[in-house]
Amino acid sequence: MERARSNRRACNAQTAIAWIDGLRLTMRKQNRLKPLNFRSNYELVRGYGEELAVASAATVDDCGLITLRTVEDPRGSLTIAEGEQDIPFSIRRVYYLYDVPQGGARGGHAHRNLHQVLVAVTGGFDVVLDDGAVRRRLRLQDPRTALHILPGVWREMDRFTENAVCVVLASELYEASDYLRDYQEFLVWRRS
Ligand code: T46
Repeated sequence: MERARSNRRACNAQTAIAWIDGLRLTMRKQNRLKPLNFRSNYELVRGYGEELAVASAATVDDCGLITLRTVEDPRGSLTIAEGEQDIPFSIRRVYYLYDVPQGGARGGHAHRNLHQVLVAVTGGFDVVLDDGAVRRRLRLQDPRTALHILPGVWREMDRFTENAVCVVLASELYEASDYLRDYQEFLVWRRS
């Protein structure tokens, strides 16, 4: 009974991954999703110089920048983030970070299953992405540019401007057990 349930869960997870991969592929073909290995978009912070055996988990390069559709007219600008259209997953949760004190940091964890998209709707901040092998820093400061972070990628956020507001679109509801908050534990998880 338990095995059937866990097989079903694994099967559902695989279907979800295939579905999100399909959406991402379509978005890439339409040039709406640019992988992070577009070098101009990031600064290489640290490379471990060796490939780690990470079986199925996503890498930093799998994360991507999405140019969101924007309608501009004399009244101002309107940027759109529709789930399964502009965002490569169905959006189940939205939250936002703001009033981050100068010099403050957020994040410092990875998710086992959660996909997230981050947008700096005002101001800006840095995001450091780390897959256990490669670590990269990039800056978000344009409300039309969204960053898709895949499950299994560690993120840290710092260098917030005073007025920064970070909107986060998430593929799942909040689940404390989905977090890996200890970096050493994260590395072990990546290698397992
Ligand atoms: C992430 C970065 C970008 C909830 O109760 N529900 C929620 O949906 C969230 C996101 C958080 N919380 C609680 C859990 C903690 O007690 O709010 C508290 C602060 O959360 P946390 O320390 O995880 O906040 P950040 O800014 O470090 O991380 C958050 C997200 O948790 C995380 O998924 O990727 O923003």
